[in-house]
Amino acid sequence: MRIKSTVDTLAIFGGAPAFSEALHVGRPNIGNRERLLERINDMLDRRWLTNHGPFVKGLEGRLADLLGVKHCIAMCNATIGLEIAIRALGLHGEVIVPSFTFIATAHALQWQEITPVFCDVDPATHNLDPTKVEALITPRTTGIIGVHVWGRPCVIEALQEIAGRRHLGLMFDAAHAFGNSYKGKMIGNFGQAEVFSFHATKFFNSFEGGAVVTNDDDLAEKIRLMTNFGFAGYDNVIYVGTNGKMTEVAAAMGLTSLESLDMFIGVNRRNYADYRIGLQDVPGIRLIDYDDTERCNYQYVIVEVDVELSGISRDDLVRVLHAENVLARRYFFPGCHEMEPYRSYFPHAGLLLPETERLTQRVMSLPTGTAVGPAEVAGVCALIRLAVENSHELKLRLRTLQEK
Ligand code: T4K
Repeated sequence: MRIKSTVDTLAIFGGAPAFSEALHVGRPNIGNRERLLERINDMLDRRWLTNHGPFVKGLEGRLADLLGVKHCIAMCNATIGLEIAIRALGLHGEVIVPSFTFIATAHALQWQEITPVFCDVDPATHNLDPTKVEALITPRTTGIIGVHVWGRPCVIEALQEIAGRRHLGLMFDAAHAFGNSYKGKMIGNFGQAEVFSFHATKFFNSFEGGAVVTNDDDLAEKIRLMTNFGFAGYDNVIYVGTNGKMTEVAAAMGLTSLESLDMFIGVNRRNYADYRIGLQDVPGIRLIDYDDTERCNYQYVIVEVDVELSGISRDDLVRVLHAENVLARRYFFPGCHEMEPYRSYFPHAGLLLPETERLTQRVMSLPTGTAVGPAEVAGVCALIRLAVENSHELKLRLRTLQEK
């Protein structure tokens, strides 16, 4: 890695990239390889590869204990988990969701011909703004899906109060929030169900995977059936179900990842703290906060770029970083309402989503996880500082490059 100290050494002026190998957001954490390979060997010896085998059962039990929930149903991914939970809750018509989320949240509804009604977010938390939810409720509304964006919990009581009073379903997309707590209670215990993602890019991964968790016995039973085609025993189908099952090899990875959970969180916390130090006093660059009094996975290092103060826009900063092989990501850009089919269905949705639109222009995600060490974090911070200090020259250079 080359630490750069002058603007003309930056890659967009022709210098070599600061990082010889790409520094990705979302590089997977890999736990103990030997344990994983042992488990895979056991699985092969057993010849039990999927359909609720011993690793899946073991993982479900471990996760339920860790989260303090009654039921954990492992899934092949969180998107299918969302779809199944939405269906099991009987949501239909319209459901209120944020637009500032990964597209899967909206698609899980639209896939079942339920209309996602996009609600604006609170710029302080990036989560659903409960004060804006109620105005979106119509006679067709059947539910609210909150998303704990970056793992920071929604204002849960306020959403619960609205859902209770207006007789709506309430569930959470907790794809980012595995291992986090809200007022001392683990995420997983709120709403009627919560859905986690264990995708490779999540700090805790099972290659692909996820889980729906709930404290409701009947709902859990329904979700379990729906995850396995609706089979209630051999030859007996009692629901329309799908195939949401997690495989044994995914569960083997999940169990192995679980054994390194504290280490993964420790590394994320260290990187986050190093970014905080490295970016302090850089004008217009603000790292989002986490509540240190709660359990937190620190898996996202999210920066808000205020172009008025930094002199460089988020998009230009991302261009500069990409040229240096730092593959920062514009999560979430654009908002779901700006993607198809929603952009065509609701061309004026943005008028009701000013904070979402502002955030999607300012936010970026920086590399972290076990593939990123203190030297890399220091290098990324130095690049951001250099870019902000030389924003004027960079703007001219980027304009010239664009015109070529
Ligand atoms: N709800 C929310 C709020 C979510 O954020 C997500 C997923 C979901 C629901 C749905 O969960 P799943 O159905 O996926 O379980 C990535 C992930 O694919 C997605 O899971 C995640 N959110 C989203 C925030 O990020 P992309 O389209 O950005 O993926 P991609 O292929 O561009 O990869 C991201 C980065 O990770 C790249 O820099 C490369 C790196 N990477 C990726 C993989 C898969 C690696 O270094 N190694 C790998 O194996 O969506």
